[in-house]
Parts: sequence; C-alpha cells; structure tokens
Amino acid sequence: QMSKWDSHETCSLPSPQDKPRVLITGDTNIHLSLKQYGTENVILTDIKKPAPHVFSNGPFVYADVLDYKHLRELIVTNGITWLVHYSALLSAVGEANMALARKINITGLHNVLDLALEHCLRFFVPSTIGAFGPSSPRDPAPDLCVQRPRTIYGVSKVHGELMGEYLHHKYGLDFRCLRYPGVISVNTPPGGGTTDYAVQIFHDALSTGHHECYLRPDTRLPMMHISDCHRATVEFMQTPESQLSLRTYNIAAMSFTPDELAQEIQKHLPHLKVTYSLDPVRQTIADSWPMRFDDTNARRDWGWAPAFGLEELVADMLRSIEDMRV
Ligand code: AKB
Repeated sequence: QMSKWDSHETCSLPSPQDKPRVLITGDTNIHLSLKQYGTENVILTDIKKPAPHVFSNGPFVYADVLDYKHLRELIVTNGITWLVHYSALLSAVGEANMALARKINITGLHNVLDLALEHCLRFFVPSTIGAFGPSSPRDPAPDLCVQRPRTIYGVSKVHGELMGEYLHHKYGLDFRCLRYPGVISVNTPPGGGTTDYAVQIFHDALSTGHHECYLRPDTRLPMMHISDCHRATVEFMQTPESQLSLRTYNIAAMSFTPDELAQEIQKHLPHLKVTYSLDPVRQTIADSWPMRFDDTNARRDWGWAPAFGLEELVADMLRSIEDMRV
C-alpha cells in the first residue's frame, strides 16, 4: 500500500514523553514495567492466548504482525504513540523453519516499520547477541563491528537494525534497538532459543534434580535477568533523542557457562546433577555468538546499569519458581 512516506516526507511530530500510548507485539510480560503509564495506555497483542493474569492487567488484543491493515486499525483507533515489537521466531526454531522465520521476522518487521513511519511512532525492536557471527569479535563484541550471522534469526535481526537506522537517518523515524543477551525469566517458558538451557535448568533443578544440557559445559554466553532487560528497554525508550549517539546498543549484565551456572545453583541445591548431550545445531550457533558484550556506549549515553549478577539471578529464579509452585 502507498503511505505518505512514498512522497519522502520526514517524521516531524515529537513523540510525547510523559504519557505514551503503547502497542506491544508478542511479549505479554513487559507491560508490568510500563505500568507507570497507566494499564489502559499499554495494549498487549499476540497470536497466542496469554496467561490468565494478563487479562487483569490491561487490554489484550489478538493481532498478527502479518496483518498490516489490522495493525493499522489498532494504531489509529487507540491513538498509539510507541510501538514495541517483540514478535519473532528465535534462533534454534528459526533454523528448523526458515520460511516461517523469514516471514515473521522480516515481513512482519517491514509491516510494523512502515506503520511506525506512517504514524510517527517511537519504535522499539530488540536485536540480540545472535546478530553476530563467527567473524565478529567475540570477547567482547562491541556495538560496531563485523556482523555476519549464520542463522536466519541473526540475519533478520541485522536486517532490522539496518532498516531501522536507515529509516531514522532518511526520514527521521525515532528508531530504537537494544541487542539483548540470553534473557532469563520464570514467566516465559523456553521458546526455541539457543540460550534456553539457562531457563530449563532451574525448573529441572527444582523438579527432577537432573538437567541434561545440550551445550558443552564451557560454552560462555552473555545473559540477563528479565527484569533488567525490561528496565533497560523502558529506560532506553524514555531517553531523550539528543542523548543517543547510536540507535542500536549492546546491553550486558553477566556472562556464564553451563558449568558455572550449575555450580551456582548447586550452592542452593547440592543434589542437582547436570549431564551433557550436545545438540550440534545449537552448539554451532552458540560457538558463533559473542562470549561477552561490550555495553560501554549504553552505560555512557543513557546510564545503563544492570542490577542482577549471576548470584542474584540464581537466588531470584529459584525463589520465584518455588513461589509459583505453592
Ligand atoms: C536465542 O537463544 O535465540 C535468544 C537470543 C539470544 O536471542 N534467546
């Protein structure tokens, strides 16, 4: 469809800072970090039925990121000013279904980027450690370096970073992107990622006491607690444009291996047994990703600082899973 951007206008409407109206695709948990804006101002969307508590925390609407007209209707009808776009297939599941990953991660992204331009929205999409590849510097990976990922997930994320920055420089789109480490959360079950073991191990530790890990014990990857990840996203979205020297930033919190994570959990649950049965697909992916992230620019430009290290992460995950079980 033709949008006004076909006539090369630029986005001149300032995005309101104080009370944005936010549309979120594909993540029904970040709304808790946005509750300062009023639950009625944050609309969650997905194609999957969310957990029951989501319905009591504000509006939830079925929306498919491939349905451009419906998304446009939601933006117009609800006076949306910020669009936070999480819908995506993750790395391992993307390798198993390349065509679907390309559709959701690239076509879906084009839809929301076009809509963000058309309606002058502040636009956020996460990128990832998966946007780097075997030829990138891995310890640490800086913001700007060679990015030649070998997964469709990584390729789609680099494409997103570049498309958004292009639309920012050419048309003034208020594009914002953070490269997330592996995100560790109780509420989000493992969903086809390479870093999933670092969530599953907690559930296994508290149920059977045995975790079979598909990565080598010495595979080091950057990781982050979900609450740090959501806080980073909200703080970044609130940062005035004048403070941003980049539009895509790495954010870091900790880096660990399966063996180090197991040892930290064993301080609480000494009976935990971890065995290793490698998945060659996920091991190859992990071996191509950064071991550590350099987030100097995020710290300098908008004050990023994580609250959770490995010790705090483990204590919090075990406590939260136990709370859910009673
Ligand atoms: C994955 O493992 O695919 C994701 C990621 C690191 O982007 N968790």
